[in-house]
Amino acid sequence: MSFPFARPAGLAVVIGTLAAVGLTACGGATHAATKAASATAATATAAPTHAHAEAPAPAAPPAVATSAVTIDNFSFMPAAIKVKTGTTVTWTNADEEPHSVVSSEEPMRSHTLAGPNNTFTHTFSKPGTYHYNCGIHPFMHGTVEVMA
Ligand SMILES: [Cu+2]
Repeated sequence: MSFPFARPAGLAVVIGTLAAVGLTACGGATHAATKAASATAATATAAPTHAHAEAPAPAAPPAVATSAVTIDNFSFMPAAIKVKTGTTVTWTNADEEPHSVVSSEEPMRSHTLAGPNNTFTHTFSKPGTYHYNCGIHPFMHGTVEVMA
């Protein structure tokens, strides 16, 4: 079986288009997930099943209305919080292990929280849903939903 000359070039174009679509879909999914999370905060009941199908993100626990997060047993407790715009959130490390709080979605990077220097505060001035993690243990995740 031999293809005409134009065939391989055509295939390359198709693959290139697919790659571009893939990238677009990826960005779109992230956006949709963020929007869905905001919508969830507003309605508090609707499960964003659509967003889950597009973005294989872990199921988000319901956000707790508090400005205090305790780091305990290698997790942020509560892992998801919601606050009003302008709220200062305080993280306190209750573990023996050092932890930190970093986010690429909000300019937030704590010092290493350890011993007597075990708290970090950050004021959220814009509405949105901000994911963060521990800079030392990237598997430790949390979110802050900032409501208008
Ligand atoms: Cu940690």
